[in-house]
Amino acid sequence: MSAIHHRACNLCEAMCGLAIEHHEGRVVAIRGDAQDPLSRGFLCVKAQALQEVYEDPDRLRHPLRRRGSDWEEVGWEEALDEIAARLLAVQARHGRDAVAVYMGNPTVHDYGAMIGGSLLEASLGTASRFSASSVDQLPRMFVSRLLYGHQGLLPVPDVDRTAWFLVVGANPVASNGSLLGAPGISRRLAELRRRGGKVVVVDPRRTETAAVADEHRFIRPGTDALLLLAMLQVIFAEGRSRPGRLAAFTDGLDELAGIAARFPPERVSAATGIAAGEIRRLACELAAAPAAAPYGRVGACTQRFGGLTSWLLDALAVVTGNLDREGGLLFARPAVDLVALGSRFGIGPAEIGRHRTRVRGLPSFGGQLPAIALAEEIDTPGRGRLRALLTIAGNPVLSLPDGGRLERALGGLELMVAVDLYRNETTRFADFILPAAQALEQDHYDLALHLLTVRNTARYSPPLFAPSAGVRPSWRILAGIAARLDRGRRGPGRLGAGLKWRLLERLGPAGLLDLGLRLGPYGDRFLPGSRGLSLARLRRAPHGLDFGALAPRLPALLATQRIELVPEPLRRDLDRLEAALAAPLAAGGLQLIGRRHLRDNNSWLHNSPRLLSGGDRCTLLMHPDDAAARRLRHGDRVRVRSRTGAVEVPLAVSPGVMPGVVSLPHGYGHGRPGARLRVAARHPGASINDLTDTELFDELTGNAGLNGTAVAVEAVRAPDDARGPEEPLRPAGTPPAPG
Ligand SMILES: Nc1nc2c(c(=O)[nH]1)N[C@H]1C(S)=C(S)[C@@H](COP(=O)(O)OP(=O)(O)OC[C@H]3O[C@@H](n4cnc5c(=O)[nH]c(N)nc54)[C@H](O)[C@@H]3O)O[C@H]1N2
Ligand SMILES: Nc1nc2c(c(=O)[nH]1)N[C@H]1C(S)=C(S)[C@@H](COP(=O)(O)OP(=O)(O)OC[C@H]3O[C@@H](n4cnc5c(=O)[nH]c(N)nc54)[C@H](O)[C@@H]3O)O[C@H]1N2
Ligand code: SF4
Ligand SMILES: [Mo]
Repeated sequence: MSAIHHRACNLCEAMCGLAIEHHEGRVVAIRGDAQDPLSRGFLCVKAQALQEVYEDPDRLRHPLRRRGSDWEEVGWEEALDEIAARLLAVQARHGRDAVAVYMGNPTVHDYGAMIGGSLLEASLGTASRFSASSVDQLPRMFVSRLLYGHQGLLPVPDVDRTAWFLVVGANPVASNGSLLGAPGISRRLAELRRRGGKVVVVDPRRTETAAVADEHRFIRPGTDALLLLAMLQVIFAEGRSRPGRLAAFTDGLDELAGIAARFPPERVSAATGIAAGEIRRLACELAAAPAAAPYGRVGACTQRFGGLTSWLLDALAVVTGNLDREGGLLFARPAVDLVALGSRFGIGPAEIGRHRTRVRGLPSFGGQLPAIALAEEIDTPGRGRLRALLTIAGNPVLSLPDGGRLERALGGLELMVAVDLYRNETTRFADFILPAAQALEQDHYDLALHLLTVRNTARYSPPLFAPSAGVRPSWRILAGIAARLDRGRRGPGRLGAGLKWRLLERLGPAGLLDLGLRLGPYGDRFLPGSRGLSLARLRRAPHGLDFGALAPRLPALLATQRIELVPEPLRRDLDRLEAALAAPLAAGGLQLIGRRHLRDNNSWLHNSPRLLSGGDRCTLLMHPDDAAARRLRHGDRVRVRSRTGAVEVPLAVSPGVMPGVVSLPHGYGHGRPGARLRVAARHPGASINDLTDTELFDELTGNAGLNGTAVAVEAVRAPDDARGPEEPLRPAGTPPAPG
C-alpha cells in the first residue's frame, strides 16, 4: 500500500502544494494538492524533478576532498574539522575579509540553509559576503528600503483582483512568478481577462506571457525608466494624478511631477522604440483603470537602470492611488514576519554603502557586496585580495556575468568549499564539496517567499525521507562549520561558544521557526490557551493554513508612517539616465538579453531527463530582418561575440524578438571537464554568461546588467573559409540604435 505525503514544492517561488504518493522509500507519483489554499491543485512539470534529483545517480552522497586533479571520499567530521582549520588559517594570514561567501538562489528555498548560512557568515566575521540577489532583485529591495524604510517591504501585484496588469520585464507564464507568489498564473491571468481586465506586457521579446496578454509592446533593453517617466509625465500633465488617501502620508509628489515633466513621450519614443501616441494611451488607460498593478521583475532589475525602473513602477502605483489598494499593489502579512522580527532583534533596515569593494569601490547593501565584483576581487593582486571562497547552493560560473573570468579566477584560490548537490561547473573547482540533503530529505517552510504571495497562507512540510547515508541537511553542515570556527577562535576550554551552539543545536531550524510563527501576526504569543499559530498547529494542517486575502496596511506598516517618493539617491541617478539618453546612438549593433523556459531552473535541473526532453532550447533568437542583414538562416550555427567572450549556438529566426535584440537562455554551458552531470553533458548548450559583462551594471545599486550586452553575430564557417574583418564592438552598455 502506498501512502501520500503532502509538501510544498521548493523549486520556484510559487510554492505549489504537492501530494506525493510513495511506497517503501520510493516516490510513485507527484500530483498537485487540491486542498492547498494558495495553489489549489496546480503544479508544473518541474515538480517531477523533485523525484529525479532525489534519485539522480550523479547526486553527491559523500563529502569529497580534492586530491590533485582527482577526488576522494572523506568522513564528515574530518572534512568539517579540516575546513574550519584551513579557513581560520587563511583568516589569520590574510585577515577576516579574505574569506568570501557566495549564497546561491536555492538557499532562499531552504530555511535551514538561510539560517545556517547567516550563522556561518557571522562566525566568519567577513565583510566579503555575496549572493545571487545582486544578479537579481537587489534594485527592487534597494527601492523598498528608500521608499518604505525597509528592504523587505515588497509590494505584491494583486493579480486576482486587478483590472490592469502591467508586466515590465517579467515572464510569469514561464517562470511561475517571481516576487509574486501566484501559482497557476496562467489561469489567474485568464480569469483577470474574463473579468474584463487587461494584461499589458512590455518586453523586448514576445514572451509566453505576452502571448496570453491583451497587448504587448517591444521595448529597447534598458530603456524602461524612460517609458515609465513618460507615462508619469502624461498622467501629471493631463491632471490624472489621483493618489487619494496616499497623499496624506506621501512626500515628494510635486517633486516627482517636476521630474516627469522633463520626459514627455516624444523625448523618449526613439530610445524606447515605442511610439509617443502609444505611451500616451497606455498612461491614460492605466490611470483610468479602477485598479492597476504595475509590476517588474528580472528584466526590470538586471539592467543598467534597475533601480530607477523599480522605483518608477512603484511611483506609477502611488500617483494613481494603486499602492496599498485592492487590485493594485499590496503588502502581504506573512505568518513569520521577517521585517517585524528583524526590528525586534536588531536587524533593521539595510545599510547602503557601508562597505566598498576593494577594486572598483562598489557599494554594499544590507551587508552584501555586489556579485559582479567577485571575480575581480579574487584575481586582482594586492592587499585585501580574496583567498578563500565558500559557495552555498550556488553555481556562479554559469550565473554571474563574465563567468569565464570567474572560472579562471577560482583556480587561484587557496581554499574553496562548496555545499551543493552536485559536482558542477562551479563546484568542480572546490577543495571540498559537502553534499547537502535534497528537498525530500529535509523539512521545509518558505521563510522568505511568504512575504510575496497574493494570499496570506502558511505551510510546513516535514521530511518525506530520512537523509541518505552520507548527506546532511544544509543547516547541520553550515552550523557545523560555524561552531568549529567559534571554537577554534576562542581556543579549547572556553565555555561561551559551546553553550550558544548547544542551544542552537537543540532548537534547530524548526525550533527557530516555531519561535517566529508564535511571535508572528497570527501567533499564540506563548499565551496558554491561545488558539494562535505555532509550529505544532501548522503541523496539524498538512495542506497549509489560509489567513485570507491581502489587505491595505499603510501607513501603519511604515516605521516613519510616511512614503518618501523621491529619495535623494534615485533623484541623483536621473543624471545618468539623461546622459544615456543624450549619448550618440550607434547603428547596427545587437543587444543580447536572456530568457527562461518553463522546463529550466536556472542552471541546475539539466540533469533531469524528463525536463530535458524536447528540442535544443539553447538557441539564439534573432529577428528575421537582422538575420537577413547578416545572411543568416534559421538553424545556422552562429558565433556570438561580446567584449568578454564568444560562444557558438544554433540560430532560431523569429519575429518574436525585437529587431536589434537577440536572446539566449541562461544556465547552459555544461559538459565542462571535472563536472559530473552526465545527462546535462549530453545537452551542453553554451553559457550566456560567457558573453555578459561586469562593466554593464546599475551604478546606483551595484546590480548586474545581465540584459543589454552589446554583441555581434556571424555564421560559423569552415576554418579555411575567407572571413571579412570583424565588426567593431561598442563598449558594454552603449545606448542602442533607435528602432
Ligand atoms: N544571463 C543571466 N544570468 C542570470 C540570470 C539571467 O536571467 N540571465 N538570472 C540570475 C538569477 S535571477 C539568479 S537567482 C541566479 C542564480 O544563480 P545561482 O544561485 O548561482 O545558480 P543556480 O543555477 O540557481 O544554481 C544553484 C546551485 O545550487 C545547487 N542546489 C540546488 N538545490 C540545492 C540544495 O537544496 N542545497 C544545496 N546546498 N545546493 C543546492 C545546484 O546544484 C546549483 O549548483 O542566476 C542569475 N544569472
Ligand atoms: N521555469 C523557470 N522558472 C523560474 C526560473 C527558471 O530558470 N526557470 N528561475 C527562477 C528565478 S531565480 C527567478 S529570479 C524568476 C524570474 O522570473 P521572471 O523575471 O518572470 O523571468 P524572466 O524569464 O527572467 O523574465 C524576464 C523578462 O525580461 C525581459 N527583458 C530583458 N531585458 C529587458 C529590459 O531591458 N526591459 C524589459 N522590459 N524587459 C526585459 C526578458 O525578455 C524576459 O522576458 O524565475 C524563477 N522561476
Ligand atoms: S510552479 Fe514552481 S513550485 Fe509549482 S510545481 Fe512548478 S516548480 Fe514547483
Ligand atoms: Mo532569481
